[in-house]
Amino acid sequence: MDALIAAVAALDYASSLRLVEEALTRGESGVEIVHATQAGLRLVGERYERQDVFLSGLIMAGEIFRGVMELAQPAWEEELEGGASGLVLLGTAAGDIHDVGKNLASLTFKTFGFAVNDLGVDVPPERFLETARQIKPDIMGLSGLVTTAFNSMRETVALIRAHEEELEEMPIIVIGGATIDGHVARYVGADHWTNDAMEGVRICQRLLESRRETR
Ligand code: B12
Repeated sequence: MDALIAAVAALDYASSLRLVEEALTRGESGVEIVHATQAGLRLVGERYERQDVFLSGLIMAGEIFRGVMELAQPAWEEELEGGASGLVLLGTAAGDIHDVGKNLASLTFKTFGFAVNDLGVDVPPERFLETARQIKPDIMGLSGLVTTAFNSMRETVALIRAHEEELEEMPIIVIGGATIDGHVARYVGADHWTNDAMEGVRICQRLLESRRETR
């Protein structure tokens, strides 16, 4: 896994995929492979901050992640269990086009038995509200990695909360993304935050179960 992290951080597409193939052949965990790839991507992000790689490096990092998922997805899905169901309205907030994490979150929710309505990237607050009115989701999941998206996430959450009476029940609002932390969650007004899709799904399962029990 250390070699995989280093290969991803070095943006070495061929070695990254070869290491993933070898790990899968040895029967290693799909979940661990995805985590290691994510760790490599964080290092690419740091290289970008140091201007050691440029935008093309970030693009390559995204492509490596896609390639790894193509190989590791079957093993990864097999390790996750199905469970509680619910409806998730998901999207990357306005001003942000990162979708690798959102797509993985979508896949994780689906693997755990949730239905997902994915609005894509750069989604304006009004579009979230309009869709929430139509489908009445249990969970609203906002993804965002660039700082500018934190403002649009905040606007989206405020808009949804201001229209609560039209939504039968207020959806649980969860935000996610590599750059999200507790400060951002408080600023945005989200109920929960996560940097890990699986943890996000577990939080949602727990909250939905306790909501159903109190009904
Ligand atoms: C790949 C990448 C890109 C690719 C994205 C490709 C794509 N289709 O998504 C491209 C090249 C397009 C890109 C563009 C830019 N990027 Co970029 N990018 C990255 C990089 C290297 C990896 C992101 C990634 O895919 N990670 C892998 C995924 C799987 O991880 P994740 O997003 O965290 O998702 C996981 C969890 O967080 C969670 N999750 C995510 N969303 C959600 C939602 C819910 C509801 C739940 C439950 C869970 C969840 O689930 C996932 C699995 O566990 C990051 C570095 C980093 N630290 O992550 C920079 C980074 C995010 N980018 C950055 C920047 C600056 C940019 C640009 C502005 C660069 C530019 N000058 O144009 C543009 C943004 C344009 C815009 N308006 O959006 C900065 C952001 C800094 C900041 N705080 O604002 C970072 C942090 C790099 C850095 N350190 O400087 N980028």
